[in-house]
Parts: sequence; C-alpha cells; structure tokens
Amino acid sequence: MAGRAPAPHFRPRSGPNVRFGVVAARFNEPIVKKLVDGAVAAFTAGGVGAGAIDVHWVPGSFELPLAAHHLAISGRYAGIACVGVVIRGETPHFEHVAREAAAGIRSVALATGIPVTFGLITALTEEQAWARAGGDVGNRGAEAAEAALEMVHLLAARTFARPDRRRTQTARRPRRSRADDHKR
Ligand code: DLZ
Repeated sequence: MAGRAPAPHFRPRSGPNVRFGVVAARFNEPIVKKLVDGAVAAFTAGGVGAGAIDVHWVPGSFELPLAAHHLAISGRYAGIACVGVVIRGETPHFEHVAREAAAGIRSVALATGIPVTFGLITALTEEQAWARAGGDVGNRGAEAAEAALEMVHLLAARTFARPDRRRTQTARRPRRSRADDHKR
C-alpha cells in the first residue's frame, strides 16, 4: 500500500518572520536532500520567508530527536520538520534506528509543545525511498512541513490556547465556605 498523504483540508499561511526548522539526517544523503527541498518549498508556499527557515544536518536519523529537542527548547522555532531516510539493511539495525527516531520525535513534540513532525521515509528498498522523496508517492519532507504549519495554526487557535474557563471552574472542587465550618 503506497500511502500518499491526503491533501490538507486547508493551507494555513504563516507570517514571513515566524521561524521554522528542518532537521535532516545525512544517511542516504542524496534522497534526504530531496526531502529537505520538499520541506523548504512547502514552508515557503505556506508564507514562511526564505530567511526564516533553518536547515540543520545531523549524522543519522537516530540523532534527529536530540537535535530537534535543542531547537524546540531554544524558543526560536514555531515548528520543526524532521526528515531522514531509513532503508532496510541486512540486519535488524534499521528497525532500531526507525523506531527510536519515531518515538524520539514524538517525545520531543509532547515534552516541548512545539510541533515537531515526522518526515522520515522507512523503506525496504532505495527505489521505494526515491518514490517517496518527490517521486510517484509524494514527498515526505513536504508533508512534514505542511503538518508543522497546520499544527502551529491549530495550537495558536483560541480554542486550543485558552481552555473554556467555565469548564475549568466546574471541574474544580467547590471551596468550603465559612458557613460550612459553623455546621461542623
Ligand atoms: C547506522 C545506521 C544504519 C544502519 N542505517 C541508517 C539508515 O538507514 N538511516 C539513517 O538515517 N541512519 C542510519 N544509521 C545511522 C544512525 O541513524 C546513527 O547515525 C548512528 O547509529 C550513530 O548514532
């Protein structure tokens, strides 16, 4: 099953000075470069200024979460797209790399509250990877950038930023009044 990403329901636009980061893993570099190009193009199409997109390279996909974490806590970035290519080798090593990259990226997003998105290709062959790096099956880097833009927009929306005060208050335990003290 070739999973082409669904078209976004809407394409949120970002301010030109709102910064976004791309963290790219150098392993399988020629393919990853296509993901970086896709991510940068998607951010630019979303209104992000070319000077407001920083690309940071790390050795491999295993290193993506740590770099993303540093960028996320720097306070410089509204969102971060992680891109990399993990291709199955002769040993299960690639499974560890892919699993740790995915879990790590998820943890960074949850721990920091910054949208950190998953633009990794995990493929059985190089051919499959090329197909997902701007070939027949889309561009995972562009999809990660679009997801970051959408999440930044969503989290900035009033309903997310400011929870309904009434619901918060009714959820609290009622305060005991002085009258209650006299009853005891
Ligand atoms: C070691 C390794 C292997 C076998 N395969 C990949 C891969 O397919 N894609 C990738 O991005 N990185 C791979 N790596 C490198 C690891 O991600 C990591 O850089 C090293 O294990 C050093 O921590």
